[in-house]
Amino acid sequence: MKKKARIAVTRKLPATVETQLGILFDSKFNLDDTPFSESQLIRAVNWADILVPTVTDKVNAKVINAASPNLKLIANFGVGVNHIDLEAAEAKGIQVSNTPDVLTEDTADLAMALIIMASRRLGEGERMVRAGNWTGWTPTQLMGNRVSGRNLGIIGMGRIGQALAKRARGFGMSIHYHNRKRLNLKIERELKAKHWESLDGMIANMEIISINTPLTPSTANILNAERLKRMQPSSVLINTSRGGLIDEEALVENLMKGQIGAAALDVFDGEPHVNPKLMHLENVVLLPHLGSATIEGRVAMGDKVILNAKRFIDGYPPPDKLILELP
Ligand code: 8YV
Repeated sequence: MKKKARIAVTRKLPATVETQLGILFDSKFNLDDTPFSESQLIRAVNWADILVPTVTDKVNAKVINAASPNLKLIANFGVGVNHIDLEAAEAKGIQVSNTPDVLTEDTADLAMALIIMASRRLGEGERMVRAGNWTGWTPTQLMGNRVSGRNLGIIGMGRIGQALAKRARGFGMSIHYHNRKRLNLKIERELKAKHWESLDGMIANMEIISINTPLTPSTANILNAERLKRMQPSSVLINTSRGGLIDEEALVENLMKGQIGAAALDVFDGEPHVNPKLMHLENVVLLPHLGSATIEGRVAMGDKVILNAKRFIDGYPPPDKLILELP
């Protein structure tokens, strides 16, 4: 009988996913779900034919170069792959796959929720009630801004950006976007989205900005201090992508000075560490990277990992194999 391929899974996945993996592969799971250290990752890539990492694993060149020659696939649980050194993987002949599509709607829902939370000051209201500080309704209490009629500027109009645009239209917002490549006109018309060639120009004209681009060397720090300064004083910034896209220190400074109205962040540079200055700001919503955290989404992400791994073992390219883009 053919030996089963070895798969090392770095974090606890939904039970149905682990059961399937256990049937199909010689699997090693992370029973207590503690994030792997570098040496644990190196042990995993030394043993496995396939590694299943998540956003909490730094699959850097050192880890990849320490892998046994048997490691041939990194089947990431998640769509973002900024935690994996793709060039080092390519150089070693290791394929990398991810889990696109299945988390698009959930992440767009969360971005829409954050737009409403930040605009309507829902976090402040929740904190007030929980702290026992609510003394009763008043006509001027916690007045926020109406989302209907507002300009939304989406940076990165891929799957999640477009799904957010659809939702925001339903809420009566006008949609603007900046993208590496302009969308085709049919999609642009369907979304009633206005394209901005100039990111700086769009930023200066928006009341709400949502960043929905992957973190790559060319997008890192895309919202730098210079760009953040261009935002309108009452504008709102939403990030459900990656912390490294924004200069967090400059953001804090602008929020403190009232140069940006509010921010709602689901992701942080160096998470789970969160800049303590953010914690003390009332005009900020902070969530623990919940973008794709639905039961349906996480099971579907697991199913994609299984499919990618299975196809690979059967001798085909994984359906979600990443092609390394040259700069
Ligand atoms: C996941 C995400 O929870 O898929 C992504 O890129 O940011 C999240 O929705 C996480 O990455 C799982 O590894």
